[in-house]
Amino acid sequence: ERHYDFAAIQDKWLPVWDELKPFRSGDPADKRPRKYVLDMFPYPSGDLHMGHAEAYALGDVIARYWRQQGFNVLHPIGWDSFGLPAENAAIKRGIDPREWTYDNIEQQRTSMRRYAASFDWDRVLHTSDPEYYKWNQWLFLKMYEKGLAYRKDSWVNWDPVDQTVLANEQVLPDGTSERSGALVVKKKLTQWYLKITDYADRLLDDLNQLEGSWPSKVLSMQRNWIGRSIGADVDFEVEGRAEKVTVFTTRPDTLHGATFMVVAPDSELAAELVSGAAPDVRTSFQEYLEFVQKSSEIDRMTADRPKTGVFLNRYAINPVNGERLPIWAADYVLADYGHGAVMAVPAHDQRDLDFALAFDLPIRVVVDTNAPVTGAIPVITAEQLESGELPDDIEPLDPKTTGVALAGEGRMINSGSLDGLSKRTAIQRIIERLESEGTGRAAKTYRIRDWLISRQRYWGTPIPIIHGQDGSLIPVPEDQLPVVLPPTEGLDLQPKGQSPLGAAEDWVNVANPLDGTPARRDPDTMDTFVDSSWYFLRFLDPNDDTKAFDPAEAEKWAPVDQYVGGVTHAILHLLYARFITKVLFDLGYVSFTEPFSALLNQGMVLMDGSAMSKSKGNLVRLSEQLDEHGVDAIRLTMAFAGPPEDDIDWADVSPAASAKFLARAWRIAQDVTSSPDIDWKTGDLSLRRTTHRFLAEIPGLVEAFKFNVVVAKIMELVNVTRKAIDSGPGAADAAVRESAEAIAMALNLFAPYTAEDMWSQLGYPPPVALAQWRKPSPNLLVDDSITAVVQVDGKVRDRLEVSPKISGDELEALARASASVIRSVGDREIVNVIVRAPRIVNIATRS
Ligand code: ANZ
Repeated sequence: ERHYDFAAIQDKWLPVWDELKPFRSGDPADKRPRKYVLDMFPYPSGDLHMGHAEAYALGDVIARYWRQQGFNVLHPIGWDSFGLPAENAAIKRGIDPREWTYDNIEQQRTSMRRYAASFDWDRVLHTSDPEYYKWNQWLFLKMYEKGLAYRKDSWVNWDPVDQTVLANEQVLPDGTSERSGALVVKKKLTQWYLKITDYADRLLDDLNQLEGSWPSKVLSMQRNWIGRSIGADVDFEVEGRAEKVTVFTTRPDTLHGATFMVVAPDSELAAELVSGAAPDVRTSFQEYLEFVQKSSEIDRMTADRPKTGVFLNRYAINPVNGERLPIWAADYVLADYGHGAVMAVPAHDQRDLDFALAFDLPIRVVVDTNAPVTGAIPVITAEQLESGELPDDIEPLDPKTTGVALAGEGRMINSGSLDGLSKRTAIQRIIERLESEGTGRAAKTYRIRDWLISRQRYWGTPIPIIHGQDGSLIPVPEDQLPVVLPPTEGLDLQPKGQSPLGAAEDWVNVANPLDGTPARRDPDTMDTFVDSSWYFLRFLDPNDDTKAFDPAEAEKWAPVDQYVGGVTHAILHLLYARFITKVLFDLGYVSFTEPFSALLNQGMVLMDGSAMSKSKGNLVRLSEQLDEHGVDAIRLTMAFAGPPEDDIDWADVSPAASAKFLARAWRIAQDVTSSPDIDWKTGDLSLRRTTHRFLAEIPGLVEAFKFNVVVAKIMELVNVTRKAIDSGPGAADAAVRESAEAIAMALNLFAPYTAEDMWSQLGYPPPVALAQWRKPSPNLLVDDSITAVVQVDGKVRDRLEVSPKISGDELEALARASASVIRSVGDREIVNVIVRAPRIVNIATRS
């Protein structure tokens, strides 16, 4: 019976746990304090893979840990089950996306149960269930009511392979689709948007609250994505046009250096400015516009791309000096940033300079970057520095000859009343002046765009809007939700640029809820990131069919205490969930403004240094690993491989060694011969100390996510215990039992099957997962102890195990507190105490 048979152990305990349901968290009478530990829910794209195994192993360490610390832990799981892969697979195989989706969910569910992640299986949700997506529709309508969901005609990112629009967040830095890999192009469409830009300041400012509890990399990615720029809007008159043109600038101080204006060629402004122009101007503009529309936004923003553009034969007037500025259209100006127009200051902006040099436009320096300013480094040459001859007044380098714009700090020149000022003061002054003259104002601009949520695909949440014959938009009345997806029969799901739902005649044609006239449902479905933006609240009661979630339950459990998932979601999902949480706060449904109080990003599982994939032929199958080494060995390997944030190279780790260690730990419990009611105090002191130091150290290490260190500590304790059994006080000693119990409890975090089997062998009923972590005894925590002798009137009355560093006062206090010293002193008076720390205490008495 000494053979560690992981398969038999798994088969023994899985049904017991199924029966006991130890991870249920919904009992209203449960008085334990609460923790919400959430793993990012999976997309059902096939069976679980090594990445899932890592994430769920690490998240489970945290959930199991808090239970041992006396918390009622909500640790739910569900499926993010709408989306394109299901639809594409369905098209390929000629089946319903539901079939593919729910088959995969079933397979993943089975694997997850065997993997023994401590989920509350009574709280499962699938976003593709009408019972779930009904509440996406409800949320959408709430946002529509508040003006936060709106329709807009605009240039959108179009994925020519998947034939659907993409959110900006779904376009990778190289201009390709994160979904299909196709080069994304621009297309003009009327689409639904959610107004995330209204929340830009809060999304940015509230990141400060997360400092220290979210990875700093994620915080900075979010900050960059939101991209707040602070500056001014400046209004320019345009000859022959009634309205002014406004530009956004971060450098209003350089306004005197503006020598031309540039508008985005694909903006309405450009189209309007050129409309009255001579035919040759219109023709060259048209040709240019066609050229521009073929390039991606990424290309357009590349700094070293050769500058192209056309003169529109129009002029703007600089509000500070009345100068005439020629207006050009050029693609380095983007239509949907700021106002789609810039005041060009070639001396101080590199893109403007490149353009001015390419088209021979004037350049005027207005900031002397050689003039020292407090806090700025003057530009001086190496020779000047060496000779010590630093002229007071160095001529600014001429951008026209060097080709380099003077972007640095300096003093204003050629700028009228601003001359001599620093950049900061000049910005203040010019804004004051523009404001007083009514030609400009302080302004902020953001990089983030509103969230485009319309998708022209089938497998998603139908947008709950009805289009009247007159073009009116009518929200589906709340009591008619959910708008359920029609069956796929008779529908062609093949991507063709329009939603397949438009062809579901029985479904799409409805009576106008207001007057009964013929009307049509909106045929588009929502971006699936809507589904995952609030799912953490649905877990509070996924079966509630009267509301999305109960604010009272949210008050109890949310926000999520610990969120665990991949860094791939650093922007998209986390930003959307933060946004929707703030919307729900504003609507009065939740009392917090951030959904995830702490975030842990686990690394990736690699093979031979690169990501695993079928095409590379380096795929390691989780199911095979589990069959070969057992669940516990795989989970332990994930935790032991290194810090959780680091990638794990499967070629560098050894699940076989993990299994061997687990067998060694398991045999400790087999060897213990004492019974559970043995008196700990009789145990071997040295082993007891090791165990208690272990009990004291583990919690801090787990809370600092040093799981690999925790595993190493368990290994150490197993070794020490083995020695105690074989060549020390022996298997019957109380300290051996105490240590074996600590090992089982600690292993519960990483290797729940082995831990449960040890626990049972040690004489306790399951589940070990609910056994409470033992408090270490402070007097067993002395580092390296020494025996101090306590004498009363020359007779040895006690021996104390103390730290060699103990102070005289502490040692005296311990001696006076000793039961046998108190007994032998009796009611006599202590007249003298001599302390020689750490070895001797001498007490003299008088009767
Ligand atoms: C004049 C100027 C002078 C500028 C100077 C910069 C330096 P960030 O920091 O990224 O917000 N800009 C404004 N709208 C634009 C658009 N739609 N497309 C491309 N560029 C645009 O950049 C703000 C600066 O980018 C603005 O300040 C403007 O150029 C340009 F020495 O105005 B600046």
